[in-house]
Amino acid sequence: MKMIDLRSDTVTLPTPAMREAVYNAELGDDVFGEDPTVNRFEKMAAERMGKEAGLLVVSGTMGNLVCILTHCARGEEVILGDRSHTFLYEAGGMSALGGIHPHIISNQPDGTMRLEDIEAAIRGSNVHFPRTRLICLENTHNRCSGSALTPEYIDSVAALAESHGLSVHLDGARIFNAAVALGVDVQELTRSVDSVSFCLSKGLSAPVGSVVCGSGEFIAEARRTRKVLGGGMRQAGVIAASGITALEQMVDRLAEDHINARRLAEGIARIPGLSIDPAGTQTNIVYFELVSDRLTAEELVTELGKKGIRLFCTGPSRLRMVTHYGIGSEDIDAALAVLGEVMNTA
Ligand code: TLP
Repeated sequence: MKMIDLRSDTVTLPTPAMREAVYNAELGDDVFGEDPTVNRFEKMAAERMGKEAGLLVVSGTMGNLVCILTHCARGEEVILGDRSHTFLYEAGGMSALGGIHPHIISNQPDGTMRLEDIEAAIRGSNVHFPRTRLICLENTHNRCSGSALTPEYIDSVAALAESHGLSVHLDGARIFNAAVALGVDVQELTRSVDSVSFCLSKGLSAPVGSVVCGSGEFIAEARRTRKVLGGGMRQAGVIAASGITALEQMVDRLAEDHINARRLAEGIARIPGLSIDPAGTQTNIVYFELVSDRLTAEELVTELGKKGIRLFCTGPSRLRMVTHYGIGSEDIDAALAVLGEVMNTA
């Protein structure tokens, strides 16, 4: 039985071109700054993001953590959304390792936080308060249906931050999905933030790795933070080589994943017992609700698994499917057929 794995774009396998690039990569010790492939990749990533420098890290979680620890000192505060990946799913790293205080405000369904809510959360100068240091944004916003934050919104948050002497970090795990969906150059989404991290091992299909980009000074300090976390890697060109291929070959094709996701959302909307507004699916992440009381979301996941369809249950009645390089339009049709059958017979 062929498995159609819609759990995440993290399940993507490296392309033949990536395997070839890894095989041929010129290597050295990157902790000594001597891996030519890492150096080439970090420069390339920084140029793509419109920043001075880049730093290869192990994962998206490490990218966000390195940035937050570099921006903030112990006892300082970060403003971030209540549905952000950093708040929900990064094991409380900023508090556990940095003594940094998360200040949570509501994410709107489109992944934004209201400017007035951000402004109200910024602390005044008072001995009782932690010091606000940083605002974090997420683009695309995973838990908010993979929605894309616009350049204008990001600029408005950055202007607010600047007027209060704060920095902005962008969790751009899927920043290229946002750029492709909005039809803008990725630099329009990064031009006003102080740091951005993006992932190689999601829609871009590389096996491992994320990158942090920012000013030369920021990245020099972030390099030190990465070392503290044990993230200094030696012949890391084996990772960077697939990252170069990812940036060169895998960005434009993300549009296909978005078309497949919309097709999936439209199909789900036609299945009785499931609820979704297909217009809410802007990129490659499809969230939908189970509105039937004949089975639970967990049971639905189990039943679909038996028939070769894998997905995530993200709440008592909420489910998520993600399209990616390993999924074609025929897989979408097959998944919808099975979903319809399971819902009909449950
Ligand atoms: N998200 C993963 C896992 O949480 C399950 C997924 O499948 O969506 N930022 C955002 C917005 C993310 O979605 C993720 C991963 C990360 C950061 C963390 O990246 P990794 O997994 O590389 O640490």
